[in-house]
Amino acid sequence: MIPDTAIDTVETILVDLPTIRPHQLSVATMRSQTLALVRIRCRDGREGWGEATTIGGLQYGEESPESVKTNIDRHLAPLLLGEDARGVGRLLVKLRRGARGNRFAKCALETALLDIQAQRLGVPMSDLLGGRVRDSLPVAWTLASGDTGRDIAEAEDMLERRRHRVFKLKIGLRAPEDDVAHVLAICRALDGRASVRVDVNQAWSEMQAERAIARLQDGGVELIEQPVPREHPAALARLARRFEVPIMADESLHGPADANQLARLDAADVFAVKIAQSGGLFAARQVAEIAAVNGLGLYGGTMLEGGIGTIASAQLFATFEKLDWGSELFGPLLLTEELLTEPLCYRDFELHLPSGSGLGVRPDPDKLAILRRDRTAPRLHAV
Ligand code: MUC
Ligand code: MG
Repeated sequence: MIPDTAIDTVETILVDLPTIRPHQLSVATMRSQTLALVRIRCRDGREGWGEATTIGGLQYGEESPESVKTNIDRHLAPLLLGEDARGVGRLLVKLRRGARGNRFAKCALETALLDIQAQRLGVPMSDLLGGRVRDSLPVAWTLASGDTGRDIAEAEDMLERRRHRVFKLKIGLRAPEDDVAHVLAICRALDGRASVRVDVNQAWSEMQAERAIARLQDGGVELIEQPVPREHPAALARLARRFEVPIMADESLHGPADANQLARLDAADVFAVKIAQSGGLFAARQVAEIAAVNGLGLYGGTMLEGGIGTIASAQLFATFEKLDWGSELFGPLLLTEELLTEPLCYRDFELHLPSGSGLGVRPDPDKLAILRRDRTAPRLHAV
């Protein structure tokens, strides 16, 4: 007999949403974001949500929204259909053994399974991940309009509205000396009123990084994120050793094995933990634990997800004993459309977690029906 808790459908929904302004990264300028949302529904009607959103398409990483959808529909969903959703551990092993890589797709499925399980147990998802030690998280904002004056005005507005007081500047697209001038101008404008950090998204060579970081450090920048490519961990380690300003690994961290290697090499002072980049919530937890046992700092990263991926990340980050560098879970605020039935609560420089069971948030079905890319997408049913 098939139990009521068996998985009946797995659906991947792509939603294209404009951003509130162009978001300039070293690899691409984003004018819109494609959310890859996953809904798992059981025979008893209970459903869970997950998200596999990434940034900048294939210029950034190996998975695109379209590849996530294809691989879930064709390869991963069939591993779950008809299975009892209560056996989360067993299902995660099945997904791991059934497909290599696909970290974002697997993270979305894991999130949806945990959402269902936590709802069944009547607890927030954070209870399944170790239990909350905090109910809100400090949230940084990324200044990435590509224009120094506009970035300063944006930062002033955020400070005034008490939304953010930590600013991460996206650099690496322009010549390093132009980027340094841009960052130092923003540091001067915000001096003493905000923390300024930079994210180079792997754009510099080690030599370019050496020159630029020396000037950024002198100018008061507090944190340097992923200055060199992920393929060069030894270069990252040399930079971390050379400079006082902390160096943070982001793209270098594709899960626990990378975290282990970076920790052994002393390659970074801080780890940016991201649930999808790590391959899922439990893998991200392992990354955080490797940071903790090695005395490294922790930062709660984002892939600019919408509300589902953002809250899934928050459910995990809320369980970390230390989150020295705060988080950057601002993804939904960069989008022009609200997809959730209740918007996330950003107040007094923090994101406040919902108290409900599971993720504690849901997409609005009416909005989703209008905004989804393929309004007639077929669902994959259990046979
Ligand atoms: C990244 O590289 O950290 C986070 C904020 C943002 O603007 O881009 C992301 C990804
Ligand atoms: Mg980054």
